[in-house]
Amino acid sequence: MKDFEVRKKILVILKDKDKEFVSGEAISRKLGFSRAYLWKQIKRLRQEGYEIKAVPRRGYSLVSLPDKIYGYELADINAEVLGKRNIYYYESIGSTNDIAYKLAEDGAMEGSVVISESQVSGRGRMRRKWDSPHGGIYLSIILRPEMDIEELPCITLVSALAVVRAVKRICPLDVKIKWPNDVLIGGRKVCGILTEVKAQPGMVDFLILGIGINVNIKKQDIPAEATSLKIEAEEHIDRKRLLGYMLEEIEKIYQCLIKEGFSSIRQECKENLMMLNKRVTINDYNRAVEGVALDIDEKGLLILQTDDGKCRRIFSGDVKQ
Ligand code: BT5
Repeated sequence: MKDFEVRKKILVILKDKDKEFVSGEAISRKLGFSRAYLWKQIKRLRQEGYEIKAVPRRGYSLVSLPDKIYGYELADINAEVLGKRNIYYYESIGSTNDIAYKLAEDGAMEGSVVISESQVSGRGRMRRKWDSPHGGIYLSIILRPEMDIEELPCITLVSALAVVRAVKRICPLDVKIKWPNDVLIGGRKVCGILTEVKAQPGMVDFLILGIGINVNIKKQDIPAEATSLKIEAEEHIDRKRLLGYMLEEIEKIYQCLIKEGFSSIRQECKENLMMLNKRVTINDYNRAVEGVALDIDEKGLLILQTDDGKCRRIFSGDVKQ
């Protein structure tokens, strides 16, 4: 068992006791290792910010947890793969997508997750900057879907839906999807998704699903047109819980997509989309197209009716309403 897995299990036992003491002997016996090794891992947890009391003859008790998204708490989430396999945690990193891409190239398994507390060169589409201060969640997931490249646009969209579902489980906010990759509250961006793919002709090799969400972030640390969950909910949000919900919802939606196809989730995507039947301008590679956003097609493309009455299927772009 890796040290990380051991600490995850120690925390499960301590949390279960809910601030009561549990003896070192009982933990060591349950997990099958020495008291000395247990003490080493407890020390490491303390260094990471877990307040753990140690009292002779009584044992250990967990007093408080740090506001960090190490991934230990993912031990009890309701998912089979996401958050349950390899978790790569960073206090600060260039971009979680870059790390995940390299790991995937080196053969990292599906469901591996890269998390960082902050990013110094977080990026959006077309190498735009993604502001990534402390207090957000910056996450990249390695997926290896057996899908045709043509089916990929819907992955970003259904992931945005998973974020909407997860946020709604935490606080009752009016969260909406802005096609193709944003999540907004009251018209302000709270989350962006960057999907990057390595593919052979026709076939997906792997896909990196990068998600950045402004959680406990102050107005001055993000672009003027953005917002954070804390600003909108007017309260501190538990990032560990939110991260767990996000992984649960992404896994659920991804499995549904793989087994049943996009048609099974399309309606829910449409219901959560902010621009259907509204007039929009879509900028794509310096071209602007105007029209009414009529629908999302069976692959996740936006159907835009232009003023000449024709319907166009839009693959990607920046939408302005
Ligand atoms: C996106 O691009 O919205 C995708 C953002 C993906 C970020 C995640 S974080 C984890 C992973 N690792 C990475 O390096 N990236 C992914 P796009 O649609 O191109 O939007 C970029 C635009 O959003 C910028 O040009 C700004 O206008 C705006 N923006 C930048 N930082 C923001 C923030 N923190 N909150 C809201 N909007 C922001």
